[in-house]
Amino acid sequence: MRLGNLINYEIKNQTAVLEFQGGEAQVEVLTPAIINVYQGKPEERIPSKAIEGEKSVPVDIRTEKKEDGLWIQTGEVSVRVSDGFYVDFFDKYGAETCADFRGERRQLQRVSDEFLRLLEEEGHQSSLTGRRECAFDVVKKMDRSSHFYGLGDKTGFMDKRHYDYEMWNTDNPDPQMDNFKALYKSIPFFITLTDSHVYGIFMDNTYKSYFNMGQESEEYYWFGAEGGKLDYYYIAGGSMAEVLEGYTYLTGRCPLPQRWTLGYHQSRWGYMTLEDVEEIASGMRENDIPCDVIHFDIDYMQDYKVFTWNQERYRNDPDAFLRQLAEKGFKVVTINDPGVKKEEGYYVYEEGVENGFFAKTPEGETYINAVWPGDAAFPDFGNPAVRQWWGDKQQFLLDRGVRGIWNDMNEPASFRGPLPEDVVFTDEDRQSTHAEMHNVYGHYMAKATYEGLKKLDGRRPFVITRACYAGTQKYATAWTGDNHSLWAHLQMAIPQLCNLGLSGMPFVGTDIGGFGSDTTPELLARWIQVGCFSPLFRNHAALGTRRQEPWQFGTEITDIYRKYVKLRYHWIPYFYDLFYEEEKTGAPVMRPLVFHYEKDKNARQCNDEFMLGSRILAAPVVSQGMKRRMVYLPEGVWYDYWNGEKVTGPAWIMREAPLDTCPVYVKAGSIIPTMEPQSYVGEKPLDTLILEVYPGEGSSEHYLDNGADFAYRDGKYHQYRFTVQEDGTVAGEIVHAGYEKPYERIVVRRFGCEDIDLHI
Ligand code: MIG
Repeated sequence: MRLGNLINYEIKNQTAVLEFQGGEAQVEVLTPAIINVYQGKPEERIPSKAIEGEKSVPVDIRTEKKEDGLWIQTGEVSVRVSDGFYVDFFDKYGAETCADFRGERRQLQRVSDEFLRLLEEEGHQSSLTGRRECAFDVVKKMDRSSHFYGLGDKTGFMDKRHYDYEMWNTDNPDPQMDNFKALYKSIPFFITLTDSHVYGIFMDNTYKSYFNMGQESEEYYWFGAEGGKLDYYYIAGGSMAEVLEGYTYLTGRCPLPQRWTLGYHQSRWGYMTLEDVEEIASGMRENDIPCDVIHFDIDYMQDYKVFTWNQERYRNDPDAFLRQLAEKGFKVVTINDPGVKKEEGYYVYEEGVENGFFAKTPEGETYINAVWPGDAAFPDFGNPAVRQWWGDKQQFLLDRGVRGIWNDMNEPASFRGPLPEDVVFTDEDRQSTHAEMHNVYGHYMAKATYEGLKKLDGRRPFVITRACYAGTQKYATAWTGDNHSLWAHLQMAIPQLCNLGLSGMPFVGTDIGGFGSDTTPELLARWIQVGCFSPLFRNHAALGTRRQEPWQFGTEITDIYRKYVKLRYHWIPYFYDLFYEEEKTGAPVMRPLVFHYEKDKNARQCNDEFMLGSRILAAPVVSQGMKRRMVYLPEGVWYDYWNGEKVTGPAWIMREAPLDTCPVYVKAGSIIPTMEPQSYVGEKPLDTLILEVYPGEGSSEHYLDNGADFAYRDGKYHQYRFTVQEDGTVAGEIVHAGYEKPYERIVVRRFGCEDIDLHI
């Protein structure tokens, strides 16, 4: 309900504590560009699950009570709080950027309850069913030129305008299309870009929530939640990059990963036995397709019991087998689901029950639903003691030689209907409910896993999760769950991964080739041409689908596959630089064109091209039968990666793209750090750096460390700065020298020229 007139206020440090007719609220300045808006009693405020640590910095604020409201100014942003708790934001020049809508919401006409019941009986789930009243909503004016980006892992296209979404982590393996409201992740953050402004909004609320981005009206967009409090952050910035820097300042950044995690991963649900895995490992090497990682899906376990290993299927010695794989350069990632089999005598279940570590019914019994192992209990990850227990349990997998953990089913998914909303969970030190903790279940599982690995292993933990909330990027990488081998899903992979990047999650990928349904040779060949650019680079498929390892479709497809996997390995130094940049600034690795070309109308709605950092642009073919395509190149000079041809943008050009060609362009003035491809990261020492140079004025930094542990945080890294001129001349310097094994040789490579050594 809307509050009444502003009766009283007090400025406490950087917070305006507000008393309205009908309730309390507050507006807090965290940084000159980040403002929090909260409605409710201060003492009732629940600590954020996304934001860790103190984010408030000293800011000089000016406040003034005028006729139209209380004004709070930071130098970057002005906020006006008026009667009715309307909150409006302005930029430093006084122009309105984000204002509350003053009219009434005009809800789309809904049908009668009786008809809804009939629809549900027929089994038709539509946007009409299953919706509930919000505990609050925030309705913002929408500019005619508004585009919306982010919102985590949503289906559809880059621009979210005119769509309507829900935040409720959902495991739905059906072919996911633009009309899907919710998938596995809930990241209630978006960036609004208009002709004159850009800003971000993060609604920090874990209950089921709604984001209606102008679907209901052309005049406003709104967001709200079924429970909890109105609590959101306005994030100002001069560009999308600055807004994202602000958002990731708040919720954290993905830490630099181990270098091998950037290699190729092969997976399939259905590698049952040691022999199956052995065949894959030798298949990769025999076909000369670089590969670093093999994933072990649920079948490695004994009866799907977490922290067990099926001995029979692994000749009673999985450890020896994993050692053999390691000698050949393969790292093993195992799946680890949350559901713990209910079975007397099974140590994980017994420990959990004994310590009260599982979610409970309102009556205080261990809550049981079903997942892969049958009846199962659900660890209560919101409880720090449970996280520590779960983290320590990872030792079982580390002892086998496992190098990364893949968290699945952590929405949490359940086979016997959804968990009731009143199932009892813990939020740190207080009792909570499933309704509040559902959307952070995966987040806390990832946190438990990350912290366990960090403590027990010491290297940079590699965790992959399916379910996420805002801030999960601090602990885990993610994949987009159960896509299908459909062209529509290859098309969608681009906006989906780009929007995840704009939601603070840079280390993401889709199942290459598609998870469900049967892939085709052509689809696989095109998917690897997108996949080789995606930060998480994994081919994965479901049990029972057509096999889709790289060599399943004859030499033509295998050759194409190899070409792009090798291209990826060639670029690993560049990818690694992008991850380093991301840790510093929050800029994603894979970026939509709009990230660098905000003013460009073509870039704002581009769904079939993307950038890798700021220097490489990819325009893959994502339709069956297409052998050429139109490519849009934004402003600037570009070089065709394959033939060196120079094109000046902005321009639409026609590019031939036979099955073995993914059009790729590099910006003039770029220096791309590369290496010779290897069968796996670390096969040969990284002693030679190859700089691929594209004439034009430019400079960039290149980063090098041991690729393994946290020593870089103590300065044990090397940083180089390279510059290139119009005539292609390159110079370099070392700007930080802390790594004991810097390059022995740096080679400059230019199209049509002989390699030359660079001496610095
Ligand atoms: O209900 O572990 O998204 O990647 O292969 C299926 C089996 C459970 C869903 C995951 C998928 C994984 C599969 N899992």
